[in-house]
Amino acid sequence: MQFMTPIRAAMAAAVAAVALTAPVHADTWRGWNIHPKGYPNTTAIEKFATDVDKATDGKLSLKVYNGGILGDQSDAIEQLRAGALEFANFNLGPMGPVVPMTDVLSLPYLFKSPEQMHHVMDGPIGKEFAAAMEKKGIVVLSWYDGGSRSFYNTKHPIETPADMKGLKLRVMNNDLYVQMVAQLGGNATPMAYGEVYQALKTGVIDGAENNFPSYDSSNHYEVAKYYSVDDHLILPECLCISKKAWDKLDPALQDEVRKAAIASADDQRKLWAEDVKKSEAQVKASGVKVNTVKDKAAFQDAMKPIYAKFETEHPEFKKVIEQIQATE
Ligand code: GTR
Repeated sequence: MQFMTPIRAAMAAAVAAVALTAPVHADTWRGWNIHPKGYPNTTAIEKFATDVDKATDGKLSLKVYNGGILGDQSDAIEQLRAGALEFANFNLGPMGPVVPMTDVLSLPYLFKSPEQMHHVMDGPIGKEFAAAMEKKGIVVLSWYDGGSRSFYNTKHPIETPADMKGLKLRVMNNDLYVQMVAQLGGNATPMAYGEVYQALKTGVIDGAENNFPSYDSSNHYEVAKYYSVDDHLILPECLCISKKAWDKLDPALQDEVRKAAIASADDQRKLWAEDVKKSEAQVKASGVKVNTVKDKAAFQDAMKPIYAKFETEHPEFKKVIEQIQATE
């Protein structure tokens, strides 16, 4: 028997150990998710991961990284496009800087209700958005619910745009939201989701905006005790795959992954509907003052210059805006 040097012996042992512990799966996918355990999107994307694993007999093994530990959404979008991440649940809000057409969805008060948003996104218009995203390396497999977003702050209830005056508010990374807050008289700061709690606590910002489930799960309600329902944004979310990973799959595997993603969106929407009620009740029980803006038209009117500017800068998107507005 040939004598092995200690280094060669150590290398051989390491190779053997890797062989023993190496997954039987042909491919391992990493998934980005910003939400914590128990959040509707988390439960739904984790189910997607286990379903794909099962349906492909382990040819694909998916692992979800929760709580944004792989970075904030803007970073994750770039990682997914580069193929460093294979799947994710993204909010379409911060997608605008990468896929300009998706900025249409960030126009305040575009959709009339979350139901209308689903109707639009599940139909031919949704396919147009998916095609624009695919050109940028992001394959949309299904659309999740994101409810509707409203303002909350540490100072006072917002009843009219005048109550927004001077408030420092965190927005997601998209210039349209900076314009939206400015039109209402506030000052917007784009900031990563994970930094908002501390910024509220230390008074760096006075408030932010989100749906009830995120306001609750992020614990922002502990610090910002006034939630004012004005429903200024209804944003779809997607379950997306990196085009780099998608193109490596044969059609049969693509089919399994797509089926699991559609089932995952069904799960998410059901869980979401329950969680919207639960989280609203929860924050109210903890002492949050929730008020509903009576004159929503005043907020909507303040958004008109944003539409005018957007349509001047992007005449190519005027038609889709009108089509969305005309859909029931
Ligand atoms: C949540 C959304 C997240 C993230 C977050 C935020 O409602 O689900 O993807 O966009 O809002 O405000 O950054």
